Amino acid sequence: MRILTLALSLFLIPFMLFAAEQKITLKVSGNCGSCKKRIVAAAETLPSVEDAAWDKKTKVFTAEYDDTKTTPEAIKQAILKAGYDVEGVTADQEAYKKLPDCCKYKDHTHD
Ligand SMILES: [Cu+2]
Repeated sequence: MRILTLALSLFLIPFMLFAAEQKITLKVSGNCGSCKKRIVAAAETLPSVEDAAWDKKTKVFTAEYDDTKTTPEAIKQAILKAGYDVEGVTADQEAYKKLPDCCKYKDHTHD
């Protein structure tokens, strides 16, 4: 039984070390490469957000973050503030208006 407990705790150590590291996936509206840059930059202003990425075809945003330093809600808010809709939630309209014309994804899309 002791050996089992020892083996189990050795097995769990790596998981405990990385437990703070979380992945987030969000549906984020946008059009093009500069949208991508803005979305990624907005997310990466938050502490511990790393490897942020957004795919203009699938509109899927992904990132890694430390859940002791930031929250999924904070990431969502940062992207909304940059002018991009997140998971059906409407973006900050002032920020949206400031986007370049080609990035106004609500008015038109392009491939
Ligand atoms: Cu754009």
